[in-house]
Amino acid sequence: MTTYYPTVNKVEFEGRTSTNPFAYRYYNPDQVVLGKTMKEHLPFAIAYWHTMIQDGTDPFGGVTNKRTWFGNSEIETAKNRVEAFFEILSKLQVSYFCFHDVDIAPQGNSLEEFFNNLDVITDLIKEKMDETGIKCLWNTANMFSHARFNNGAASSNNAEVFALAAAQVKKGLDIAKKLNAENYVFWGGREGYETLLNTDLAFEQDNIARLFKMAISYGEEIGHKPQFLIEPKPKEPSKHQYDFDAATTMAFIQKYGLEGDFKLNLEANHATLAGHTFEHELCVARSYNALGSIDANQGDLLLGWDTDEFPTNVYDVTLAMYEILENGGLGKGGINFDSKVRRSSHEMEDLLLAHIAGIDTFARGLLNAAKIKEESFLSDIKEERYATYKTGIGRSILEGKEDLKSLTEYALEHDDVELASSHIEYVKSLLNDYIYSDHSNTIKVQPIRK
Ligand code: XUL
Ligand code: CO
Repeated sequence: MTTYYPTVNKVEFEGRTSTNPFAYRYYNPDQVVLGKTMKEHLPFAIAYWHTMIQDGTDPFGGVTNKRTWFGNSEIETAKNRVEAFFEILSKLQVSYFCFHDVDIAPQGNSLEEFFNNLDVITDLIKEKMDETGIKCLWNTANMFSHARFNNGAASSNNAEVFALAAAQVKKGLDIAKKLNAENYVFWGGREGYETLLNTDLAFEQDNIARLFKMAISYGEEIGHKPQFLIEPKPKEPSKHQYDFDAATTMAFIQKYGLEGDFKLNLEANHATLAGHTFEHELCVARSYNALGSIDANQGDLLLGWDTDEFPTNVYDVTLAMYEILENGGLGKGGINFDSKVRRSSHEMEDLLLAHIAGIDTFARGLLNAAKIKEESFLSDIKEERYATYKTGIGRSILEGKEDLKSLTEYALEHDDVELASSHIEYVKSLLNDYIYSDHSNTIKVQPIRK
């Protein structure tokens, strides 16, 4: 059997003092944290499109990545990629993967040829899954790269394009069934618009919902209904993307009554593009019981676009992991590295090193978030902050016993409110200890005024 990484063994946990670049310093799959193993807390997945397809091209220059899986034909390369992908997954001890239809198989000269190629490659993927026990977290259809999707897919002004998109979704669901994928993702791609001068916004959104409802029915028909996930993103490639952020997407889900079948797949870099933190998006989803899965990466706040960097910012990842712990985990979802190596990290080994960095950052983030949770650090702060709702007038408001008249009477008697300080700078300095210290001591909020 060909190996694409003959000199690298399985990446194992060696602890924080390890100097081996191909070892985990924080990710110890069997370590128990808050009653679950790290492996259970962190269902990592690798994204086919970045790891196997991305070649380093940017608008100013061509291919930089050195890859050893190119064969004599497109289909041979596609087959080699499957071998290499499963070697990467196995060596990194990653149990899940995600892909777009166009990532895995050549599109050929017709839809029929494309579908046939997909059958060949998914047979191979299934073999590798059976051999390794690695699972498909989600698949999706790429309905944005082909020229026909210039004006969107389900939201296209052209009904022929809607039909082509529907065919790809049907095939995607057949593949989800074949590979037993627990989730199916819809990222909006070009479901958005350039200008209202020629766009019927309400009609386009009705059509997106029509396609989603067809997907639900087809899943029922074939006896494989994955958890459907919408992945919000505010812009890029469209100027106005319909699924702007978690809140906008929840409004869409509720407007069309899709709550029972749809949750959100939230991506860190999409959150920051929308002007939010990642933890904000996770918290909004949580408040609707709709946190489905995450795309792990990070953006660059100095740049205005989707840079899809591997997540290495422990601060942000800690706060994201805290939201995930508060959610009781990700259920059927996982942590998909929708991340790509930088153009200058062009060697085969960089694919492993980048994932190791991301995985260790999440493991460290999990340990930090677990310590925050164990010591009730943030929950105590919130408990205290809303304390006025526990007794007296606050409690009476919550119990529905008050109205505008009774509250006016109360307010006229009590117009001398004294607000408690948030001491937020003190809180942030303690948070630094959770994030950057070795956790050897208890980090407790102390009363400021004795
Ligand atoms: C694009 C993006 C996609 C989705 C899947 O920004 O994140 O790769 O995750 O289509
Ligand atoms: Co994504």
